[in-house]
Amino acid sequence: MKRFATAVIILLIAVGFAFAKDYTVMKKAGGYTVEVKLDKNPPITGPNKMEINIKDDKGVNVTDATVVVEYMMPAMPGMPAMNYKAKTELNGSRYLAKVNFSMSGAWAINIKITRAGKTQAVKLNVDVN
Ligand SMILES: [Cu+2]
Repeated sequence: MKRFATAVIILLIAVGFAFAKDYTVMKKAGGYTVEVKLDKNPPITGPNKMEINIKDDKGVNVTDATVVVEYMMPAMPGMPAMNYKAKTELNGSRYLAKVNFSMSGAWAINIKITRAGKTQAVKLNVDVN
């Protein structure tokens, strides 16, 4: 019976991890409402999957934009500033990108949304483990 109880507890812990909440941020940019998700919370050093959903001022999904993710870490002792860029690919109503953080610490993310010749930017900061 004790062994069964232990097994149940381990199972519950495993389920808890499986349903750990994604990293999600909602931001407004121009007339857009932008939801940004990372598959790891907190984000990790190495590859993280990003999902971006963009809605216009009427709440309609925007699927005709060019979306680029820039991410950077400012210079620190012994390390020059690092700047990266990731393209996104539209999948249904979400733009998908792979963001590869090369070290832990504070990163700035700048998501550029270009549509009909106009660019809006969404900025966020993440603390990478
Ligand atoms: Cu650094």
